[in-house]
Amino acid sequence: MNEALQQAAEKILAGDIRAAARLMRDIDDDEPQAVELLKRLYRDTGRAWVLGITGSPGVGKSTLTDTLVSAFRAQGKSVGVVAVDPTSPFSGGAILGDRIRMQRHATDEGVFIRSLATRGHFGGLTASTRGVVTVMDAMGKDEILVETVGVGQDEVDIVRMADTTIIVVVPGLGDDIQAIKAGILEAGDIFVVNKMDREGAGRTAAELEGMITLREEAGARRGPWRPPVIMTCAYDGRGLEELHEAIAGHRRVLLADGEALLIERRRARARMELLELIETRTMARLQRMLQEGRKLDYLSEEIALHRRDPYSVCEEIMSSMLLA
Ligand SMILES: Nc1nc2c(ncn2[C@@H]2O[C@H](COP(=O)(O)OP(=O)(O)OP(=O)(O)O)[C@@H](O)[C@H]2O)c(=O)[nH]1
Ligand SMILES: [Mg+2]
Repeated sequence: MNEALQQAAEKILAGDIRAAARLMRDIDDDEPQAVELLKRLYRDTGRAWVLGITGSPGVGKSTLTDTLVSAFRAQGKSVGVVAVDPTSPFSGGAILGDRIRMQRHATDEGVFIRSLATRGHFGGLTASTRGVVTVMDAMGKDEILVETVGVGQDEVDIVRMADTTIIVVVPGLGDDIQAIKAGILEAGDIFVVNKMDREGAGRTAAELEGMITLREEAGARRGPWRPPVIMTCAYDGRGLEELHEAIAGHRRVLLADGEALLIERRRARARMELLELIETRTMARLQRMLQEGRKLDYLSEEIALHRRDPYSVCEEIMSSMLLA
């Protein structure tokens, strides 16, 4: 590793904000040296606790994140916040909004806030989010909050990188409940019904409870943790104490028995990450190979004209790729 990289790594590990910010920008811009630096940092990470906060646009994720930041700061912990926004129509506004709402933490040296909206080539939003989380971890942040708008597969993947996943809904959004059913119920460690000052919060909470019970009865649970459903009002603070306690409780469960459940969870995450990396890299290499000399066009034509069959062509490509 060259000296500049080594120096950058040391700075980041010492908590240097400018060096960390530069690496995060490089991750965003898909600069090759970002990976080199992440390689070096990786073995010095894994200490931070990653909290994922997800939910539909506007349910109050940033507002809740903000209260969690305050609570962690009050305990003397350093905090990193990653606001991920994969939905381009919202990005500018929502990110600006995040900044404004978190402004009271902006001058606090113990808090590092970063927004991510690219669908860059780093391996997708999930990969760049992981990269940014690694940087914050390397900086020595104790708690890393990852806020993401929960609508598609990207978010489900991002949610899966957390040690504790909080899913936020608001009263009366039947669609939300449907979305949860469809994809992320199994990913939730804590469910929050925010905006309990609105009508129907109790009913929404009951619906969620019902879904969790159904899952429990189907034997889906793997550990001693049953995801609680907590009603909150970010305005008057109702339920926030309970939410903080739930987070601490979930952490205790994962850390019990020599961190058994935490290790299991992180192992599953590592497996997914590795497979994704291999997939991304393989596809990238394959595409480069096939674009060369319009090979793909040529082969497709051969297949279309039935001069060649797709099976042997595929096998040929695979073996030449492995040899390359
Ligand atoms: N009535 C009510 N409004 C709330 C509550 N919590 C947040 N809000 C408001 O809901 C709006 C959206 O809050 P955000 O925290 O920005 O929500 P978000 O989920 O981060 O939004 P995006 O990042 O844009 O998806 C803001 O106007 C908040 O002030 C609450 O408990 N009750
Ligand atoms: Mg937000």
